[in-house]
Formats: sequence, C-alpha cells, structure tokens
Amino acid sequence: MIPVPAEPHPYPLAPGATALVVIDMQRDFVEPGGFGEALGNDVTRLLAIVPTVARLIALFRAKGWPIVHTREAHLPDLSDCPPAKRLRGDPPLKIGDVGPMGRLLVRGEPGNQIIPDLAPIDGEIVVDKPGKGMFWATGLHETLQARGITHLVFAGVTTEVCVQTSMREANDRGYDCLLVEDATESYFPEFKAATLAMIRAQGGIVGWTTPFSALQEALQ
Ligand code: C5J
Repeated sequence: MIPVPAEPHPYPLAPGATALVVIDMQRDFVEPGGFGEALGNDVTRLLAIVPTVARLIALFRAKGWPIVHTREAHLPDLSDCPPAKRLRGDPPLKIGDVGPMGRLLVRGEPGNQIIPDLAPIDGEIVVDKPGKGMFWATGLHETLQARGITHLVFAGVTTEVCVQTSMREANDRGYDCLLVEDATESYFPEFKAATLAMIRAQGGIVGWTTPFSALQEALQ
C-alpha cells in the first residue's frame, strides 16, 4: 500500500489494484452548445480542470494502471432514457433533440465524444452509461472485478451529480474511493464544496479527497 496524504486520513492506494475513473469529460458537458449549456449552465468552469485531468491520466498511463472513461450516453431510440429523465425541467433542448453538436447525450453523436485533450487510447475502458451512476446497466463492476480492482481514483464532472453518484455506488460495492479535488468540477461551486465535505465526513463515509499534487508526490 502507498499512503497518499488525503482527507480525512491517508488513502491506502493499492498498486496493481487501483484504476482511475474519469467521469463524463464529454463535449456535451464541457463545451458550449451541449447538454450542459442547454440546461442553462456556464460550461467555462468545467473547462478549467482539463489540464489537471490530463496530468492525472498521464500519471496512470505512466504507471501502466487501468483507466476507465465514462460517457453519459443513450441509445439512438432513447429506449434506455426514462421519460422522467428526459422531460424533467422542460428544458428547451431535451435529451435526443438536435443541438449544435448533434443529438444531445446520444451515443455516437459529436457532442457525446470525450473532449480531444482527454481522449481514451487503445486498451482503456470506455463505458457508455444511461444513468448518472457508472454501474447502472453497464457491467462495469464485473469488468473491474475480473481485473482485481479494489481501489478507484475519481476525476471528472459534475462533482455532485455523476461523480458523486458513481462514487457512492462504488463505495457500496466495496471499492476504496479517492476523489481528486482539482480534477473534478461542478457548474455550482457551492455544490462541489458540499460534496467534498460530505464524502470525507464521518471518517470518510463515502471515501477520501486529495489534491492532484499530493497524489503525484506520493506516487513518485
Ligand atoms: C449531469 C453529469 N450533470 N455527468 N451529468 O447531468 O454529472
């Protein structure tokens, strides 16, 4: 185990059994003209973490450790998108509607691709998930179990929605989870701060948090 300085106490990173999970760094959430902006959000906040996420990915690639990239993505016929999800809030552009980057949150569309700076390379795991959480209807737990993964390091967007949901799902499945504080972002700074606090409260009830610099230094 490598102890990584973290809150609420050092994270016991397990070399060989740790994967990086990069949640939903897709054009739909991060770039203007996508789903995030259609919901009325300022997407520029999310772009700011891209260099840190890129360094985190480079760190895992240098170690030869597994990397999972997720995308929030629905089938073209939307059979995996509950009407409650599609219609809630009555946004001007809904999931499946055509926006400037193609159909919103639909597999294969330009807006559904991971941004070029963080694009997966051969051998990395890419998961299309119809829910906010990365385990719902994806088979990812079985994939990780087959590889002997017990520890997950998290990055991506948005902190309080798909990142937190995935982390909580992972916690319930027995993974030890570390969230990299400056490699995740929300459209709402107060929601990010609250999420970091609730993850590490009560002795780390959901997991640990740490800045990228602390993880990088521990792994040198
Ligand atoms: C949202 C996500 N916010 N990736 N998705 O709808 O967090």
